[in-house]
Amino acid sequence: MTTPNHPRCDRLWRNARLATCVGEGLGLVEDGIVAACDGRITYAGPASGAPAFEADESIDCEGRWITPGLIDCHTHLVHAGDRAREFEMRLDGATYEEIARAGGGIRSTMAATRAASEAELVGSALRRLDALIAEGATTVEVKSGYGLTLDDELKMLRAARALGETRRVRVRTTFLGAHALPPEWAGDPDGYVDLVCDTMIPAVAGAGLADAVDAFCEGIGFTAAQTERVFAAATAQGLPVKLHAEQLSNLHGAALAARYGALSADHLEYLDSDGVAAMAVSGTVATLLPGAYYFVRETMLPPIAALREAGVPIALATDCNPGTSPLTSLLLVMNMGATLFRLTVTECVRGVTVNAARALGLQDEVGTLEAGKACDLAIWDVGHPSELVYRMGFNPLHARIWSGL
Ligand code: DI6
Ligand code: FE
Repeated sequence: MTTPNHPRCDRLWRNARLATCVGEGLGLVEDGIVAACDGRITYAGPASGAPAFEADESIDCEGRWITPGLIDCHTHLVHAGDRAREFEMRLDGATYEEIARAGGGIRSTMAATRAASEAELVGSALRRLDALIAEGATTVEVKSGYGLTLDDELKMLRAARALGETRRVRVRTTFLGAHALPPEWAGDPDGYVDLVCDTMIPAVAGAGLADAVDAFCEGIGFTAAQTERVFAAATAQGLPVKLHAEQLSNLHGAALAARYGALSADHLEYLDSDGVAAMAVSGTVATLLPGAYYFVRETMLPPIAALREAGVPIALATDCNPGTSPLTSLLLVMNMGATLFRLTVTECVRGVTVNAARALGLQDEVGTLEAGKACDLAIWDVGHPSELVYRMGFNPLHARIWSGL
């Protein structure tokens, strides 16, 4: 019977330690409980001072740590084929840009993706999604951008949506039509951008298949002026924008993204102080992708100290893609964030929870242990949250809870 002093809940996790990620730090709670009703958190905090819940099911966590379910806010999970052979060529000395200009790179994945059926795309992406889920991921962003025709981009986005219907995970989709110039548009990038803006974005928005629009603003991608046209078309359809910015050079994409109120600007190795300042003003999240930094053997570090000083929220993601980051581990991403970028444990954990939620515009829905949010939990067999960042290639996940179950 529910009374004000004995509120009912479906499930109660007790005898737990919590990293709520509420506030500035990790929001640590020693003797904590989490209560959920109808898939939502109704209480997360210290056991003392909590109401005496009447729970249908009460789970003894035996002192384990609970974090918010992990969020991968930048992936290209849906694609066909792999680029292991190109990896070998790079080991022999070829650069990413040389391979891209020789018709390899993104365009070779494009050809494989165009040739694949929607079911095949779902099938191959599920293997990667399952690897993320096995480490506690509960929300995953998935981009298009390897189809580069209207039909093939729609196919990719439908495959991405299907992932969220096949597994107990929240999927957010991003339209990345301006990822690479497809060969049939060689010599006419503005013509292709017209197609993206005038045909693809309205179609994708009309079909409800994208939650955001992204572009690759880079020498081997699209110029800032072309990117701005994509942003204008997205904004006209009411879709928020994000950007692959300053990964290999500084085209001032992050500042442009900030002007359009972008959810995030991603990569950012070549970001300058004007870009940092613009992001701080607009509240745009800096999504750092240490897997890509590592895999392409980049040596230019993103301006971490400046981002920190300016108070720009920092997220971390896998960038899971076949060319520059064939990575499906958010635990390793956290470790790389610490070892390669010298982020703190707090920054790493917040980077794959609360700040990753914000990079997807989901800050009211997920990313912290807080009443009202979806009950997405990762329960870990660790002695302290620092262990989540410290280990390499070891998975201490005890249980994953998605929407309360
Ligand atoms: N930046 C990246 O790191 C990926 N896309 C992008 O815009 C690379 C994608 C690929 O090489 O297939
Ligand atoms: Fe990417």
